[in-house]
Amino acid sequence: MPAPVPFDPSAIANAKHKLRPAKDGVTVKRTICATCDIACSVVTESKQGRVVKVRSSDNPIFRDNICMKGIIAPKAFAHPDRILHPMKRVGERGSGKWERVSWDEAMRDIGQRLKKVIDEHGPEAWAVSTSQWNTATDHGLGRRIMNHIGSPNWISGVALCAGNTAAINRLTYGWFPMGDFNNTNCIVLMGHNPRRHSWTPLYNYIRSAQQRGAKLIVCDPRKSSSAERADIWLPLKAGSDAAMMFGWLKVIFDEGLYDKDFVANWTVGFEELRKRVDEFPLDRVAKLTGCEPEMIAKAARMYANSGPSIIPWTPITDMQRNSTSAIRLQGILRAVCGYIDVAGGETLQGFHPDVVPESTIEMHEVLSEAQKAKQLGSDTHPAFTYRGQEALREPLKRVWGHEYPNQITGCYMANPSATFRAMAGEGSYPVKAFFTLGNNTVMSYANMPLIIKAMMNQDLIVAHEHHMTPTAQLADYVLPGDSWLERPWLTDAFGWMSAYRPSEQSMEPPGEALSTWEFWKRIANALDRPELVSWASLTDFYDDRLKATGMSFKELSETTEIYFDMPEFRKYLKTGFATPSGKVELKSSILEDLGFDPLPYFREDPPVDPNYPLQMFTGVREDGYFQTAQRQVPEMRQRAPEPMIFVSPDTAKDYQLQENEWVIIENQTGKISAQVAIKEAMPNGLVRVPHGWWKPEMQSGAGHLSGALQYSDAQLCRDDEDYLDREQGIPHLKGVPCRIVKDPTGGAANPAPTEATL
Ligand SMILES: Nc1nc2c(c(=O)[nH]1)N[C@H]1C(S)=C(S)[C@@H](COP(=O)(O)OP(=O)(O)OC[C@H]3O[C@@H](n4cnc5c(=O)[nH]c(N)nc54)[C@H](O)[C@@H]3O)O[C@H]1N2
Ligand SMILES: Nc1nc2c(c(=O)[nH]1)N[C@H]1C(S)=C(S)[C@@H](COP(=O)(O)OP(=O)(O)OC[C@H]3O[C@@H](n4cnc5c(=O)[nH]c(N)nc54)[C@H](O)[C@@H]3O)O[C@H]1N2
Ligand code: SF4
Ligand SMILES: [Mo]
Repeated sequence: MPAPVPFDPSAIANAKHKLRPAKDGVTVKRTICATCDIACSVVTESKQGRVVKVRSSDNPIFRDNICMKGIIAPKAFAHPDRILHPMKRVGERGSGKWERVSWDEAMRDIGQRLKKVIDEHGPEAWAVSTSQWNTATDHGLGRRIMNHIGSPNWISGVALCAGNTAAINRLTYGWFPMGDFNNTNCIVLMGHNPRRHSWTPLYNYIRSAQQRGAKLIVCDPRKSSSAERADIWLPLKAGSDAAMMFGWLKVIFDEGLYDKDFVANWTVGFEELRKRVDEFPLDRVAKLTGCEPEMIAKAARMYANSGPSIIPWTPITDMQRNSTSAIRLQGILRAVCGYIDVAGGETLQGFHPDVVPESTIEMHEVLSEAQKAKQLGSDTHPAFTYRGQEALREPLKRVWGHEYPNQITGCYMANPSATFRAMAGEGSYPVKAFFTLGNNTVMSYANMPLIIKAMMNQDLIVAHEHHMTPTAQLADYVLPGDSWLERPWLTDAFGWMSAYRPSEQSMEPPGEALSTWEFWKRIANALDRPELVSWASLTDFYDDRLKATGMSFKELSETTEIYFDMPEFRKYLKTGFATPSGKVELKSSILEDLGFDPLPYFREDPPVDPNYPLQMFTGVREDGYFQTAQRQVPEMRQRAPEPMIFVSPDTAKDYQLQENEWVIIENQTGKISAQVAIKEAMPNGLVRVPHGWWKPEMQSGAGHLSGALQYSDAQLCRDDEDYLDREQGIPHLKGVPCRIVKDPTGGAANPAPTEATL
């Protein structure tokens, strides 16, 4: 295999790359895979109007950026179970009885029922859940419509994955940085294990950085494939990442390894932080993390001395009790070592000046202060809500020219748990209408029993989907979504980078499938607000946003691989940072004003309940599936036919567990079934639970959700206060108490446990 070519922004800025010409009746298109959320630039080949192949890009800078999920996409999207027409529920909610209707009929009824909910309970009684940009390519239209109608209650899977990190990073230095993998000398992976078939480009960047000599430090309780290739592997206890970073700071401060000029000139709160860090001598950190003090010190020195170094974003610290502190501590390490906005460090890119960003489309400024104040969860867990980000409005405008820049779509969200409570009738006001777009809501947050209760208590649920997922099974309407092969796309890397890449439409959508953008256009019409989406089509919309480039979307996609200007480094010298003080806030004035500890801290696990002696984490993504999707694709399912938990050989011995044996994993929230896999790489006492299991072939209706009730990790994910991060209110998924019970019936002993609530 040829060595992967590193991503080099300077080499590809405005790259005018020509595709290899078509031959033998094959049409080739420059496309971006959106089966997962890393968006590889790929090429599609079509014959007679159908995509027959997805292959790696011709452009050497993207070579090898493709995985099995991208390659199988044309077949996966042609699956016979794909929803091709709007479906209306005819029996009881969840009964599995549907009839086919037209889009017009569906939209008329949805519009009327949504208006009724809004008239009776106010616009805030309408909540929407979407997920990553790859599925919900609505480019901010959903937020735009909600903002005009008056609902602040938008939630997303990004609350557990990068969206929350973006919001928390901004508390420290006003923007969410992107690591410069190509020029860095040292990469730190806190958990996070990009592989050949998971996030392929990231795997390639890390490998090529290592090939040119960059160091790799991995913190992971498990000996992951990245840990195997690392210069230093720290096998820390699950959920102890924040404590580990305190240890690093202790070494860096005590040994004077920080950038003293940067700290003196560009930070506030250093002395207070230092005092807090002094509470973490290495012997304490060693106890909290389970790692050797010498190894902790060695890693800290490597990070500080190798510079410029990067700590790429990791979802692992997005899902912990100490998430806010852990994310802030990563930001603090980057800052005190002088790695912010320098080549090889953490780049702050802003929006590209030539393209209208999605944040402008969203129009957060039209939502009244009174409605913003009603955003669910903003009273208790405000960090990524409007309230939490309010103090950044003026600094963001000053530095980045935008009052509401919504990076990763995660900076102005309602809190998911609070939203489900309100939907279940347990909040301060009711939520009675719920839209779910490209998001398997039931299985994609914590406390699945609560989510189901919330869904059962709705007057209207609309799902926009490819498949009859457990979530769609509870809807009133299931509307067919198109796929990335069937729509054009202009991606902006979540507002994380200033690069734009175009993706051409490769084929017509099957049946009556429509894009999320078209879905929202029809909702605007159904609510008698057509002026909110005045563009005739998605391409008109892109043309409008691209005006200042002097190119139409068609011209851009036919000529340009990536539209990007090399960002300037150290822009803060001119503008300061986009924080209230204009400096990097080691001590956060925003958290202080919100009533939280302005310094990072570490909350230890609650005392062990002897009934639940083991700990579990959800994760280690499976190569053939993206999150809860693709379980119906035979080629992928053959690779991983059943949910597998991982335990160490000693844990297996302690609980007399055999390889492939069926067991039940349970805790105070719920229970699931899985098969046992005994892995040397696992530490004792820790159980890996796979995310997102359901079986499309299993029964739906009559109290069944196609196996989600039996297999989904969300049954075990808690959202009580001990298991929520204080500032953001996101759940702790890395170190949750559980026990394992034998299940000689092979899964049958675990029938739909919440049948009664359905
Ligand atoms: N094929 C495939 N690829 C995917 C996905 C998929 O579903 N399938 N999903 C994509 C998405 S959305 C995401 S977010 C990523 C997730 O991918 P990653 O970021 O790689 O996350 P995981 O695979 O869940 O776990 C990574 C490592 O974290 C370790 N870990 C567990 N608990 C802790 C802890 O408390 N601290 C530390 N430091 N480490 C811990 C695990 O042992 C594991 O080795 O993958 C993406 N890529
Ligand atoms: N309990 C628990 N919750 C989690 C996690 C966890 O580990 N445990 N992980 C978190 C993470 S890292 C993430 S990224 C999120 C992901 O959360 P989700 O975004 O909900 O991810 P998926 O499970 O992939 O669900 C996406 C759905 O969109 C559908 N879909 C795919 N493409 C399209 C499209 O083009 N149009 C439409 N309309 N639909 C489409 C798929 O069929 C699928 O049902 O979940 C988070 N939530
Ligand atoms: S890693 Fe695979 S699924 Fe994700 S965008 Fe790339 S090709 Fe598609
Ligand atoms: Mo994710």
